[in-house]
Amino acid sequence: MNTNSHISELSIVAKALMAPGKGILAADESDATIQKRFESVNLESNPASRIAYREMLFTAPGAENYISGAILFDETIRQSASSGESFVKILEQKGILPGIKVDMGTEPFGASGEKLTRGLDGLEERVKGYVALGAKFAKWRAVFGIGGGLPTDECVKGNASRLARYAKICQMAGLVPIVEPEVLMDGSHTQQNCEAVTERVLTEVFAQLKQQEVDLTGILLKPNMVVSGSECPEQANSGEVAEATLRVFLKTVPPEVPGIVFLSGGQSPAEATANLNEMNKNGHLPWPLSFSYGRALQAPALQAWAGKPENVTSAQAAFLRRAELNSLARAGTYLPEMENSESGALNLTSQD
Ligand code: 5MM
Repeated sequence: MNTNSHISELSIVAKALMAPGKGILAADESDATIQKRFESVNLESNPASRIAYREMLFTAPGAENYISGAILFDETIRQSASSGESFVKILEQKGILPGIKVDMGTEPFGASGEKLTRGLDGLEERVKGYVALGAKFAKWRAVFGIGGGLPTDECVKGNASRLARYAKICQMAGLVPIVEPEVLMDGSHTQQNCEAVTERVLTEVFAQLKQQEVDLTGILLKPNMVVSGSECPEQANSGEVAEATLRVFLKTVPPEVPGIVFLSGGQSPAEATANLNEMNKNGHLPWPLSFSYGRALQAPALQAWAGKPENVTSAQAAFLRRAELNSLARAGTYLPEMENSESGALNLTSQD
């Protein structure tokens, strides 16, 4: 395939991931992370329990009405459901695009506890393998902590440079790269601190993407929202989060980027939905704003499931409900009252 056909294919996939009313399910928890999540419901993490959990999510009836793509972990993209069908096939049959996390976690950087994301070694070969397995897009996450003078310029530059290199490698192989620079919520910093750091990080990320000649029409950005640190005594409300987040993005994110898909980062499911809704109520923006949540889509479903086959239906209902509410938030038509009803859309209809 030549470069031009790759470029138009990338932009078709990026647009499909940003389809109106839909967002991305981040289900790419590494072994350590899924183990932590399962511990919260007293469940052992092993290949069988991980298959059962992901099968519950991916086969939820009608998920494709709200979910355009699912990000998988290396193990998951090679696994099959109890029916014998591969997860990739199950997703494809529903019209959900399979994606893959290609970073290999983090390595320490400097003496202050900062981290650089690793995984560039052999990435070209790995990416070819994922394309052969059916992946249409990829994800690489860099993390930046705030506090005590962090993040350093060196860490911001190092992570931004690796994000850009990853993005270029993916595009050359025909995968849409999701570029995920996450400014962490952990700590007592103020929302203003988060705004300043997010602006620094995004400015450097787009400088590196430009320098390394990444086609911005064939990426998606997966950023944090501009929120207060989780330990900050003063917590910004949804209106303040939306205002500060959009202020930063309008300064730093070029209009040709086909979409922004937020991470939830430790916000509660309802907060993540309300904040996205608030931003989408703001009217015309250069890029569509959607979700690529992990915890904010999955947490209620995991609690409802807890590893028990008899809970699959209620767990799927919990997952679908979050997906539906976030779908409404894409249009700015979510209402907090919907949190207390069975179905956001039905609630709306019954009020009409
Ligand atoms: C689903 O979790 C993803 C994988 O995390 P690890 O590599 O640490 O296991 C994670 O990258 C996730 O996609 C993003 O953090 C967004 O998830 P949240 O839960 O913050 O929306």
